Amino acid sequence: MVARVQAEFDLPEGKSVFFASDLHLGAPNAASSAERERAFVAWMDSVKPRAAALYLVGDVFDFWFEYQHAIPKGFARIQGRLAQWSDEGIPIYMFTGNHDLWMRDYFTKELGIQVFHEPVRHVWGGRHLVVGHGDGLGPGDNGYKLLKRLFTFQPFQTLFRLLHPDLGIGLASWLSRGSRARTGQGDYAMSDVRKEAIYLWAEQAHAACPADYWIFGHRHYPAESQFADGRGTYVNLGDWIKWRSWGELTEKSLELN
Ligand SMILES: [Mn+2]
Repeated sequence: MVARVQAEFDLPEGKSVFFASDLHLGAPNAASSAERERAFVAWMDSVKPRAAALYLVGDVFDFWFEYQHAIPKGFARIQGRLAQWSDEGIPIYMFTGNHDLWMRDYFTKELGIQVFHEPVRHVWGGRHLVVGHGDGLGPGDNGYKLLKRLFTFQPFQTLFRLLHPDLGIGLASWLSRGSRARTGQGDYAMSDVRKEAIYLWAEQAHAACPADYWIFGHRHYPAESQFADGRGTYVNLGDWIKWRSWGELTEKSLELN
């Protein structure tokens, strides 16, 4: 699944590749989301001079849905910054998460961002990185896997699009909050990263086709753990709700901040 190198880049001296995930913009309310969005764009401004690329590793939005001619209101500041970076030639790679899997071509057409729905393998300065949100990987979570199949089923999306946006976006935002209320507790507690579904999936994929870094979000808990073979490292980026954590790949290593 992630054995093939999809893109290969040089990492210029003094430059870094940045990673962040799980901003969940829009949740839990407008005020808290606006504050988080401002903090994130301030962080983007602070690292921009040394940025070679940015990976947004899923659930940037607590809910996202694109109609033929409409997108959800709000999020102007982050979209503006992303457009600016993109226009200035800093590539941005965006992954859909379980909360914002309904992205179509808006981010690509309007902001010049490449959007991925599955993990990818990219090479930066000779280091192999596998990057993905992490939802639905590994054993278990069968209810969610089934739901994801329904949500990504084209006819379902076409039907949903027939709802007036006031109704569709309202309904889905409400469902999205419910999904967090159900799973939210577990999200903030990770006793042993090596027992996590994403880690187990990555460890197995690493055994089949090694990579230097396996980078995911979704768990809302920053973590780093080297695989038993000592050649690959599992990284979970944490989130911007509690941790405001991010990853930085320099010419030496990948650091979680
Ligand atoms: Mn997620």
